[in-house]
Amino acid sequence: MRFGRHTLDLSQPRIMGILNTTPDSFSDGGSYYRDGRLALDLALERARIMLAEGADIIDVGGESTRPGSTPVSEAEELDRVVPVVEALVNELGALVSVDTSSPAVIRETARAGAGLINDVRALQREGALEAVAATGLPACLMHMQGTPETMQAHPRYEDPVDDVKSFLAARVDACLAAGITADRILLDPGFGFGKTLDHNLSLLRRLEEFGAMGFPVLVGLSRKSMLGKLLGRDVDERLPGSLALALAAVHRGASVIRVHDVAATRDVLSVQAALAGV
Ligand code: YH5
Repeated sequence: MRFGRHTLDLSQPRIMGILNTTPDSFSDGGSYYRDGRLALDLALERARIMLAEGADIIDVGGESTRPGSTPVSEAEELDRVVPVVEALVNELGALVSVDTSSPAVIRETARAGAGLINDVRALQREGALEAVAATGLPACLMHMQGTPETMQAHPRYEDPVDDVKSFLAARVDACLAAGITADRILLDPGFGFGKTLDHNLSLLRRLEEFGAMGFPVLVGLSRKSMLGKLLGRDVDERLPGSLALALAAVHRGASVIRVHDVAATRDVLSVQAALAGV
């Protein structure tokens, strides 16, 4: 699959390393702030480590979408994300994914050399479809029920797998109508975004049905609260559980695994690849 100037063979699973540029994401892999300002050199150093550990993509986010988080202004998001994308592209030559729902951030980061737009709102914001279409970049369409502020209050589905598939199929149609071609679409069931533990387990159990929709599947399971519920562990004690979920997802056909712990995930995928005979 083409990601701007980069190409990735998705017949083998790929690792997306998480690089948060929000000030409040300390438990989420690190905070790169100094004197209340985002420190580019610290963010760059973290990305350099993830690339050395075997990350194929660096996912840069400037908006916290964790449960209960509040929205950030577009200006603030641009301010945080664009310089980081520029540095990752120009200094590290990295394939950069941008975690955003904002048309302005989509346009400006594409100009800076980003290779993928990763939108937890599946390009539903006004102007987002058109912005991606104009960049020629691929997009990851993720399912979320509700909004980050309220999504974990009362998640409800007729059938979580069927409902999420229907939503994603409708978003694929919207992309195609907007001129985003089928070879530029990835799908993500959105683990933890308006889902109970049972919903998340059903989605993972039946993950192959998402691959059967005909697009590469991306999953984000790393350190998420389903592991807190399942294991009774704090966020910094969820690595073994995260690796088990990553392996389960790859086993069920996932193409891209979004993780905090790149080195450990790379080992799991290497063992899995050896067993698969590739
Ligand atoms: C995702 O699944 N997730 S941000 C709560 C946690 C830990 C981690 C401690 N962006 C996804 O990583 N993009 C996020 O509890 C994403 N898929 C895609 N495509 C949430 C996150 C997290 C939340």
